[in-house]
Amino acid sequence: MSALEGKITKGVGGLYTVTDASGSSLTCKARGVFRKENITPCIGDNVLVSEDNIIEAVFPRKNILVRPPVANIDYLGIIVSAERPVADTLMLDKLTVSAYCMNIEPFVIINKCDIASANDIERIQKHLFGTNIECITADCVTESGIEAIKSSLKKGVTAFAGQSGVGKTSIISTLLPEAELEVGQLSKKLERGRHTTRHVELHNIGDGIFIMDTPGFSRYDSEAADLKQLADCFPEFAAFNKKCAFNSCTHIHEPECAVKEAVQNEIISKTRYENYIKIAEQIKSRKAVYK
Ligand SMILES: Nc1nc2c(ncn2[C@@H]2O[C@H](COP(=O)(O)OP(=O)(O)O)[C@@H](O)[C@H]2O)c(=O)[nH]1
Ligand SMILES: [Mg+2]
Ligand SMILES: [Zn+2]
Repeated sequence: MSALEGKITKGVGGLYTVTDASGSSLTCKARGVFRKENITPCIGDNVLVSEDNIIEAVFPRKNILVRPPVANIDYLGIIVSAERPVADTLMLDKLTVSAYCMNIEPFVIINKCDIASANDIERIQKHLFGTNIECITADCVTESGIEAIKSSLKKGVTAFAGQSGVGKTSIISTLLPEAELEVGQLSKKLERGRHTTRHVELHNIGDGIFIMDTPGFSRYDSEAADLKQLADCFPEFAAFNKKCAFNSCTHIHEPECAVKEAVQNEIISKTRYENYIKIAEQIKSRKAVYK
């Protein structure tokens, strides 16, 4: 077998599974020298594998989560449930901020629509009004919306995140090919004892599409460093912020703020803006602590 390029989809005890563009997998070891260079290959890495199944090179990373290490996430599917638990839009917006900070494109799945009222669903849709964040309604009981999720998945790695109990494992199971269903069920069981090992794996569902349950973002990965970066993580502000009276406008307390005006005119979602203020407060108080 000749040298090939692929993506690390699994790593257990120094053995890596590398999956190539055609979907076939190899078990590989890493070249010994990596340790000296301080490179540890991780899940999601795009790598070059030699003829004798040795990982020879790790290609530059687009992004990396720290713990557990996962590289090169392209899309973040933020799952909220319309009911049980009621959607936490602040958490949703924090996840979109984390995603944008890491150059990841977020989208939202409103799950459990089978038990939610139209009002509950609308509240979340209204929250996202004015953004270009795709929002899919779904449920795992009738499987409505599952096809829509499938067809919205793009080439690359999609990680799914959301608070516990929203249906992440349920949705991921519906997306896995049959051969992997067992893995899904197994990892569901493993999850109960998860405080010991955090098992991460990329599932190849064909056409170059990989999905994973997220380990979750930590603040070390992905918090906005300052208010400027935070505002950039609300892309819907971009159409207005150049019209603010002050160049350095933070859109919080300044007069003649075009962003605040757009909120008043209901062009920018008021609840998203309110969450922007809340996250900004947190960034400011964090600065005060670490100064
Ligand atoms: N009614 C309803 N229940 C769901 C749906 N999706 C998941 N559940 C249930 O919600 C609970 C949590 O689901 P799970 O997939 O484990 O959530 P996770 O913690 O986000 O991985 C389980 O009891 C699921 O059976 C749904 O669309 N509708
Ligand atoms: Mg789960
Ligand atoms: Zn402003």
